[in-house]
Amino acid sequence: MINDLAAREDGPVRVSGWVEKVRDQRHVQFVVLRDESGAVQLVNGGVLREPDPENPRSDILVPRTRTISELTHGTFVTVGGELQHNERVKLGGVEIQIDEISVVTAALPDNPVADDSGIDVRLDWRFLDLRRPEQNLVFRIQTTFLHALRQVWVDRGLIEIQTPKLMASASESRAELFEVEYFEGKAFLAQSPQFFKQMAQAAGFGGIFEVGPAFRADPSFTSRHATEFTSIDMEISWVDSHVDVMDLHEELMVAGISAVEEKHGEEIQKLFGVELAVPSRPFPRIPLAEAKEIVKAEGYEIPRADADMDPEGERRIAAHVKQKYGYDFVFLTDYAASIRPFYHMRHEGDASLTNSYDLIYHGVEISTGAQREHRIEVLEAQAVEKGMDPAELGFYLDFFRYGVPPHGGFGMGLNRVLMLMLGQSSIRETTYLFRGPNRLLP
Ligand code: AMO
Repeated sequence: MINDLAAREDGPVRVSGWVEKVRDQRHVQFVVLRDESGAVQLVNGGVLREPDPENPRSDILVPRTRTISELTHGTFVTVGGELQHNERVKLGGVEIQIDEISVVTAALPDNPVADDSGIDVRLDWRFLDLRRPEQNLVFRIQTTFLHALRQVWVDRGLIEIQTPKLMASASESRAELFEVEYFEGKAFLAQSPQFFKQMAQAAGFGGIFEVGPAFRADPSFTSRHATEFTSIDMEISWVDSHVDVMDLHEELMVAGISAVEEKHGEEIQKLFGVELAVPSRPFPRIPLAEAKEIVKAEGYEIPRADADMDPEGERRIAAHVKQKYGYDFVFLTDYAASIRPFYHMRHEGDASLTNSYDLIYHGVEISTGAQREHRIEVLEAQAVEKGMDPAELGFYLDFFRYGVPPHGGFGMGLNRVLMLMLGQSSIRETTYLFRGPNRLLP
């Protein structure tokens, strides 16, 4: 790995990588070579050869080679040479004097992705775009973040599951449902593992988690919506209310961000200009109705009183929390039943409110969580009230006819979390292959 070179002693080395830059001067040629770990400078020439007594012209500079002159950006080469430490070399303090260089696979000369290419060109050529160090870093951060979350779950004895993505019914709103042909009939792409993660509670699994795809037929072109995204889901039994879910949720966020900060903090600062802040617990928690009052008092009225926070409202309440408490996170709690799914448990004594929350990070919703209704009569009535067909939901409702513990959980959009953590302007930057209304390729 190129990254390991600085720690090695001077001497012969072999490295492979992509040609990033060639500087072809009269007596010396420089190549910047990159692999997934970093970059190194290769040098050909600029040194005097031992004079050859037979040939008086041999003490000339090592000749330039055409192989190097003709290297195109992105060509993959293998190089043998002498590693030399040299403090004047900015790139890692080492360089390699080339003895031999061979082209493994040449890149076409007209690289379609330039430094100033727009997002659509970059997504068309995503494999080239992903070679950029900051893009590579996004997915190393994702790995670290998910690893830290898994560590918390595994330490607490939660079980990892994979739920089917082909379903017979909707689990969230019918409006955002992809229908697919399924032999003689039809199926739907899972909008969330909601029903199946609750099934695990009925199955006696206790706590479960899943990291997997979720599909939403959402035609919007916003910076935060995709038609396919990675959903981080958790469901735990024996909760007293949504507060237990929030407690574990914030523990996960702290663990994930700490791990990312520890491992990648410096690189994040360098490549994204972001100082990653590890939050302390507990995060501020504000009932939605109160949050609406706060933003109203500060001059912004949520368009409809019975509506969810709109993006501007989220931004404003986040700014308020940041200024007053210094937090990038805020839990908005106790959403009205009218804007929550049928499976959310309602307040004891006030059926207009639910035991639920949204988690806002840097002014954008990253997660929805709740305690679920586990009493079959109440659940069925709530489904009917929401205009759902209990017959279509039969398989789900059955989970609650054979004894199920009180439970709750959350779903969180991984790509949104990364976008906000790294101060990126769009989810397209933090999705391996973005899917939107007009993008199915590559
Ligand atoms: P919800 O529909 O709020 O809740 O989704 C949970 C989280 O998933 C992410 N998300 C999206 N990300 C990108 N593009 C989209 N189109 C998109 N839609 C949602 C968001 C959102 O906060 N079953 C519940 C969760 C639960 O209660 O456990 C659910 O799916 O970050």
